[in-house]
Amino acid sequence: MITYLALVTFLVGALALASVFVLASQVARRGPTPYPEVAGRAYRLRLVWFFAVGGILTAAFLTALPYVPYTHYRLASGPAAIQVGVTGSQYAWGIDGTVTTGGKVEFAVTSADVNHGFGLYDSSGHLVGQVQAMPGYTNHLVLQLSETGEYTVRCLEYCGPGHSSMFMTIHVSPCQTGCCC
Ligand SMILES: [Cu+2]
Repeated sequence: MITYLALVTFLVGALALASVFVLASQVARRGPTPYPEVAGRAYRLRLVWFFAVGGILTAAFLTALPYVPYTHYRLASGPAAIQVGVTGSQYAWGIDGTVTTGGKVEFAVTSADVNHGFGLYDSSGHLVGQVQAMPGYTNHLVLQLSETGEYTVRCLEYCGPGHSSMFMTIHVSPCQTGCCC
C-alpha cells in the first residue's frame, strides 16, 4: 500500500514538474512581455499568495496549538497537590518528598554545586519531563504521573567525570485519599 502510494505520489509530482517545464518553454517562446503589462497581474497574484499562504499557516498553527507537548505549562495553572524537593550534586540526586500518581506533582529542582539536568524517565525508558538544576536557583517542574512503579532520574547535563553514574530511582506509589486532582 505504502509502495503504491509512493509510486502515485512520485508520478503526480513528476507530471506536475514536467508540466511546469513545458509551460515555461511555451511562455519563453513568445518573447519578453513589457513590464507594465504584467506588473498589475503580478501584484494581484502576490497578494493572493500572501493571503492564501498566510491563511493556511494560521489555520495549521491554530489547529496544532492544543497539541504542543509542553503539558507542564498547562498543568502549572492550578495548585500542585504534591511538593517534592530535588537537589542535584556531584554525583547524586537528593529527594525530599513522596511521589504518587493522580494529582499534580511539583518538583522544585535546584543544585548544591554545578549545573545539572533533571530528567525523569518512566519504567519504559521514556522521558516524562526535564528541567535544569541550577545552583542558587529553583526551577519548578509540574507533572501528572499516571503509572505507578519505578521511575529513574538521570542527569542530562555533563557535570563532571562522574556524570554518567548520576541517577536515582523514584518509586511512584498509587494515589492515596486527598492527593487526587
Ligand atoms: Cu551530570
